[in-house]
Amino acid sequence: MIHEKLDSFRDGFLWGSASAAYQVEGAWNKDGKGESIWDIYTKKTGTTYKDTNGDIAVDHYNRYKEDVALMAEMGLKAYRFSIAWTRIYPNGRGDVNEEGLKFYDNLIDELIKNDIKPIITLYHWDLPQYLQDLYGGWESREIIDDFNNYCTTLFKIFGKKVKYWVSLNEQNVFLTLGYLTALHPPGVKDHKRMLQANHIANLANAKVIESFRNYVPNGMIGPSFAFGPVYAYSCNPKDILAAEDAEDLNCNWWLDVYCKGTYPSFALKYYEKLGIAPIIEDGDLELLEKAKPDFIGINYYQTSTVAMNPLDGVTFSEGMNNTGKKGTTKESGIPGIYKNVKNKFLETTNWDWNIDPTGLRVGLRRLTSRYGLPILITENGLGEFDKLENNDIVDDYYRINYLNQHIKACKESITDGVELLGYCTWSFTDLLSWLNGYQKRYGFVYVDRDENNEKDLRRIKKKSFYWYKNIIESNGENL
Ligand code: BGP
Repeated sequence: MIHEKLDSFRDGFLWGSASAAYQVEGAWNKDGKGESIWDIYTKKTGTTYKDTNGDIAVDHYNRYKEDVALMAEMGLKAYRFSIAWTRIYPNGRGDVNEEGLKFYDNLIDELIKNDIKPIITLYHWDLPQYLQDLYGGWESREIIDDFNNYCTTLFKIFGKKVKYWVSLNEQNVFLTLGYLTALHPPGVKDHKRMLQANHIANLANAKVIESFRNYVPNGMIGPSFAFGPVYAYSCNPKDILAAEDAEDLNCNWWLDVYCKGTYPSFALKYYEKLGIAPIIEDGDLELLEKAKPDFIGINYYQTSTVAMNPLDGVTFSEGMNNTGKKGTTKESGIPGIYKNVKNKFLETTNWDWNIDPTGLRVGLRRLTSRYGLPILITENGLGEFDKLENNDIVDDYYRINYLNQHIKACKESITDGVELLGYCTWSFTDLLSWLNGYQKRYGFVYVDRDENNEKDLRRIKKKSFYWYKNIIESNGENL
């Protein structure tokens, strides 16, 4: 629908920005920190773009005060960051590392002092390597108690100061890439193992939400889901069915479990027929059923468009664009179900990601209709090549344009009736992209380093910095 006038963003709307420990902190082995699976995986040749890793990243561990001062200058209302499990429990279990806690305590205090609300992500992919070696990480039910113990430690210590918490970041991504396409650690290609690890992650997520209720009764918690709403390529009923299937397998498979405590029936039956459905034990469904989140966190970057795929059609391909060479993504799909196709109505980024602000509105509305929960946009942003020009100018007008359109879609969604708690851009400073090195930049603040050289890691405000400052000041009225 087209609105003649748009509603305003609510008072206290969380105008934020997000990051993850491994992508910004550096200091990978400092002050008692243990090794995570990413510390190890990135050092295997050929796993990441130009073999980049987060050993130094953008040195946020040492420069957090400078970074928070920039956030304060911008007027940021919320900062979403993740805690590295290996700083708190170097082996994932056992004795607490006080120095690790101190770092986050200082960061939280610095944020609060500057009127910025911390949003803590409990898990943004950096699993302790020790637990991976000990029992196979997410493949063992032992992780449920270890994760709960780590999170409970944080709830007890930071629960009084921090209201907003994110449980698992993009469970759909870290398990799909970790166990199906083998692009993330542990680099496995096995659908059955993936679905089983995913079920265990669901239980770990639910268990932690249950604990949260005891320790942070006035807080709010939810998972962050990588949400890519699906469109049908055409009005051919076969394409419509393909889109329904893709939405079930790629979105509802996770979201229904989080929000309703059940797996979607068609997808479950499909996996059962293949003999790869997760093993559900007594008590599992009860736990999932009672641990509902307070909000749905979504990381929105793009929609996908699918068409019917014959039984001998394309499969998941290895062709992911990690170089920024436009047009290098290969066609992929599931034979007999769907295949991803190009949407001629949408422009793409240099990494072949569709640019689709209306898709955000479509997605927010679908979530609201299906689950009726408040939504927090925990990530949205544009990864592009940025150019540092003379006199420290970075004119990222394309990012301003992208964010402006997506925030407008948020405003339209609110006018439609979506309950939106806040909007976090990805990201505040430039940072390491897991598989794409440092050249794919997302920040409002340019960090002077590249794949080959850490240079001086100097912080330089881009044009988008001033633009977002103005958006926040006007509470989204100056779009
Ligand atoms: C999300 C992750 C982030 C971030 C972002 C951008 O999937 O939660 O950690 O990396 O995507 O992705 P990329 O770095 O691949 O461009």
